[in-house]
Amino acid sequence: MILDSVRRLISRLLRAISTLLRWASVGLRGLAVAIDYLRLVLLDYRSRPDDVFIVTYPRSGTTWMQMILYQLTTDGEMTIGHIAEVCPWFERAAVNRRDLEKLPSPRVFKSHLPYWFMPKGKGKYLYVARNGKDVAVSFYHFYKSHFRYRHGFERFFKDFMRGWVVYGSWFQHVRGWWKHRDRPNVLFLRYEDLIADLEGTIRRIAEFCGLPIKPEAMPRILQRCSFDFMKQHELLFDHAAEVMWERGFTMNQFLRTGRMGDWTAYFTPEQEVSFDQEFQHRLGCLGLSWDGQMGQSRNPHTVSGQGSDQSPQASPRT
Ligand code: PPS
Repeated sequence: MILDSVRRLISRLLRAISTLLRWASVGLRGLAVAIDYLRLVLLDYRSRPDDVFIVTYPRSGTTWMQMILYQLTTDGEMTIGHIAEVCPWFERAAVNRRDLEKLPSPRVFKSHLPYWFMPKGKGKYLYVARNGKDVAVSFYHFYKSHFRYRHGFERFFKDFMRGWVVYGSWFQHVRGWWKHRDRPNVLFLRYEDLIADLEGTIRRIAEFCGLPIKPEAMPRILQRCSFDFMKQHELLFDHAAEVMWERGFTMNQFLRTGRMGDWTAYFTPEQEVSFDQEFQHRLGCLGLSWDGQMGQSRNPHTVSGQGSDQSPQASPRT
């Protein structure tokens, strides 16, 4: 208990230092990132035996795996705000202040950490590799859509080959995990395996993680993990939407109900009276109404709703 409090205290202190460093100078950002990472791995993250890490180099099928694990560990309802709600990005917890201890078991994390940076806990690691050429193209498009990348593929490809992109060299990343593929707590998969045999690969994943699949659940899992279904619910997976969700914005509320009269469920009688009075005061003279037929403008030369302040009947209140 005391040890836990001390741990939390040191963690907060380090967080404050890293925030200060970020503010102080862009040059100190690297140091801040290192402190945040160490804080997460050494102090905040407490490994559990049933933890599952989905690990990939970016653009290799992470989101697909998140959806598979979500379907395997729940009834797969699509009522979540974002997939990060149920399957957080592990290393992002260092900056978004998410308390990983509050997540119920089995916890499923996504991560892009190379093998040597990954905390070696009691849990399991599902590594997914994808053909590097497809990764390069997918990453290029991601850079364009999410990082406002202005250069062409030629320039991106050079940087990709040198490892001058987020998360460094694809070659080193894949190599690092491939070398440890035979460990009992590592399952090395390929994106191409998921494409070729989704059901078979899902069964392998379920068996490795010790998650039984009810026979009647498989059609639902396959349907929800299909590209078409996920594309239809794209906002639940998009990284930009994840950042919005972290900041408390609710997605999929832009086109809400498309009905009229929804206000009756929200307005109190007092609010209704207050609105009606203000309406009468400001617009009542125009004959504009939401019941029955729209009234005629008193001035045939003005469009209904315009020039009200000039009309003799308009309220002097401004
Ligand atoms: S990220 O940004 O690192 O989390 O991206 P990641 O999820 O790893 O990879 C994105 C690519 O995976 C493709 N994807 C799928 N392919 C087939 N079926 C399903 N269900 C599916 N879900 C995601 C996604 O389209 C990205 O690949 P590209 O080539 O860009 O389309």
